[in-house]
Amino acid sequence: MSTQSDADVRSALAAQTIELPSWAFGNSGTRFKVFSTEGVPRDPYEKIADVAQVNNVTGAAPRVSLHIPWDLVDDFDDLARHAREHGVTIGAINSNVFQDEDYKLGSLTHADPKIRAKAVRHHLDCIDVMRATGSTDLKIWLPDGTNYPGQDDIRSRQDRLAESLAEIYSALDPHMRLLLEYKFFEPYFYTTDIPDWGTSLLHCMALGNQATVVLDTGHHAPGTNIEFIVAQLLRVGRLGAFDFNSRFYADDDLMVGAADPFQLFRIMNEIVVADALRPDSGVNFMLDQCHNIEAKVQAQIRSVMNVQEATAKALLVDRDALGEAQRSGDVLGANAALMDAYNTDVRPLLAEVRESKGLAGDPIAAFRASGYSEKVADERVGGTQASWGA
Ligand code: PSV
Ligand code: MN
Repeated sequence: MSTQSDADVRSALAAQTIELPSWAFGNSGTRFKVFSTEGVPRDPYEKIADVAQVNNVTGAAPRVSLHIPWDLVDDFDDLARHAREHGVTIGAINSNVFQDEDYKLGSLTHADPKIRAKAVRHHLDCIDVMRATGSTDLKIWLPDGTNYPGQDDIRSRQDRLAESLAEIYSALDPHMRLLLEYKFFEPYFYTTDIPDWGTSLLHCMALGNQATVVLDTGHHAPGTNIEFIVAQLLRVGRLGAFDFNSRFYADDDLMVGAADPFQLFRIMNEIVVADALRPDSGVNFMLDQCHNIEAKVQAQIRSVMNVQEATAKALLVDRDALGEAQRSGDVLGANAALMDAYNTDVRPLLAEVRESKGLAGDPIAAFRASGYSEKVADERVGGTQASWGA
């Protein structure tokens, strides 16, 4: 690809969208303590109102992912209408097979066909939610795995998983996608049934073209070259989505770009190289984060800005100079082309892009000035605050 013009860079940035997770607006924590925060939403309607705040100030967050059953409501048509009224739409529907006693030894992989059927049924219910809300993406992350060698047969579990996934896949409407997430460990520690992108990809390829891989940046061993995985999945057209977040140690779910902004830049560089930033590229840029101690709406705004900054830097890479250096074996010149872009302060450029859309240049300042946090802290009194897992 060749170096992008200033106008192309600006229009690519203006068109980029990032999907927000409903659960990022509720309280969350660790197994030690879940802290509460004033003004936290008490139901999916209030979560969507908060999502809309992020979209209002960034102009870049027009979709929200839901988690079922955390976001169960009586009337999903009505929830979708509420979202539209707030200027957002319903994005991926996340299934949940990690909080039910029946799934102690597995869900889609369980040895007992009745438990497998129950887990498949849950996914069919999620597809019904998709039909009611206009969602096109069914996102599956499985907790399934084992803790001890010999506990279950590794290969049989893969066979059962393939069968269960095929049942779910056959229920999708033609415009729907199945997004299959992987994670190398947790909640089980000896085997995980979908531990890596290769396993996810194999299942997706067996299912068909509507199945693609989800890459959660927090789900890799330390030192994993994530941008290599991104390049590889893009090559075969199977990168369906990101779950963006940051990790220092395990699945920390911190704000994307907080722990390692350079890694995020390297990931976005592969996206730009593959021309996968286009809104119709099939890659859904989602956040999967939990905010334990920080203010939740502001943390989502910051996360959107972090993705935008990494994207802007990737768009600014002088592709002509980089290509020339690569072709001529100029190792240091090639590296410098990337580093020059990474070291550019893109905040003024992004402020201009926002202003060109009629927004404030600084979304965090705009949100703080709006008084929304104080307003909801006053209004949202009583009831039960939403929380991770409820
Ligand atoms: C699992 O760790 C995961 O990344 C999956 O995407 C879940 O649905 C999500 O976290 C819940 O926060
Ligand atoms: Mn995830």
